[in-house]
Amino acid sequence: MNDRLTPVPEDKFAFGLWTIGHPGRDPFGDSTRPPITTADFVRGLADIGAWGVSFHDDDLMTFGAPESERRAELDAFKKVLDETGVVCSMATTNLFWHPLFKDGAFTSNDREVRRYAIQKTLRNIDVAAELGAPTYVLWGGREGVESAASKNPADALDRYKEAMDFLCGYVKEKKYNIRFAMEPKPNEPRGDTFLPTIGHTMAFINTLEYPDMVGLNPEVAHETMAGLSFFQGVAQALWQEKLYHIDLNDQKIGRFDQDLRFGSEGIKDDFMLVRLLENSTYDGPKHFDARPYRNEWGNGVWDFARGCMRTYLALAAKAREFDQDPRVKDALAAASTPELAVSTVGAYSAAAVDQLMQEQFDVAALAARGYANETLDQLVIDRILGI
Ligand code: GLT
Ligand code: MN
Ligand code: MN
Repeated sequence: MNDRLTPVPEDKFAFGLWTIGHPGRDPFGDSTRPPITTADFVRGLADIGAWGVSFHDDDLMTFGAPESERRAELDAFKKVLDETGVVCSMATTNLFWHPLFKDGAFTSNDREVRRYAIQKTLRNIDVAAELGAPTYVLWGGREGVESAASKNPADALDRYKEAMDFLCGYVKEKKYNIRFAMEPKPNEPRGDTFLPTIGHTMAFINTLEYPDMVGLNPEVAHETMAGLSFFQGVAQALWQEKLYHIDLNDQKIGRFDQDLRFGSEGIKDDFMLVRLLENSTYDGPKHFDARPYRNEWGNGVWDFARGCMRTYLALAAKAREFDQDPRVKDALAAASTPELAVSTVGAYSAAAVDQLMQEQFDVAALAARGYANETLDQLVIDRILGI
């Protein structure tokens, strides 16, 4: 493997302002390291060859500060983006941190909270437009319940849809070049979250007034927490042209949201995911929503960031080698993989029914064949292990 492992901006790697500089606070312990200032963060990204940065309104501009102060913080961000050439690739709203969101944001039982949440989002959509961010993420961290009796789920989904339709209406009216990407998660911080998986969220998007303006921002950790295959979820999102953004990180199954360095845990799943993305039409950011281990310190947090990108590039190179390997081509043929791309019966017609009904199938022979998946899968493992 002699491909390059050092990232360049053309790779479109991006990080959120809340990621590399995460101070290590968790529900059981306080910060373990000082935060990184926005300017140092953006300069650091440029130094390691990253391309983009994303932010929550409250990461960038002090919550509740006077407008003049918020404007100064925004202008300072724009200045460092100009200096470094780092792109603002995505924006999002913090609708989870402040105690007022404890019962939800767009789905809080309190109508005032719901109206405030939409106002907060509209304000930051203006900022996103000013910064040229093409994607606006919505992670409904607090949209859910502990007590299922506390919300009629149909009312909650009505209110969620109402908020999304309103936001889309605003972006259309303002003629902003922005699409929304909804981020599913099954639980945490709520006991149960509305729109818990990729599948639920895609079905919900179909009910919206402007479904083309809304897609997905799936995250490795979140589908894995739900015990689902992230690969299959992303593949279906791509098939439905709904992959608008992606949050890459890693996760052990059945745990709290770990947001681990990309490629640090499920290496086979990560290989398949990178191969899927690299062979797809997706050309959005490869966005890392991960954080350094809580016991990391100093420049170690930048080692974490480099590691995310290095592993992605390594897996992309492995995926190319895999696809070019003649043994893989033979194994795919033995598995009849190309045959799945051949239409089965075509469009419905009476003639096609006649033809199908006359066909004789050798059921015993069909049951007796094998699909040689063991050889194929071992080639995946051999490639990852480099043997
Ligand atoms: C938060 C969450 C992430 C979301 C971010 C966007 S914030 O860190 O855990 O998965 O992508 O709101
Ligand atoms: Mn996460
Ligand atoms: Mn995320």
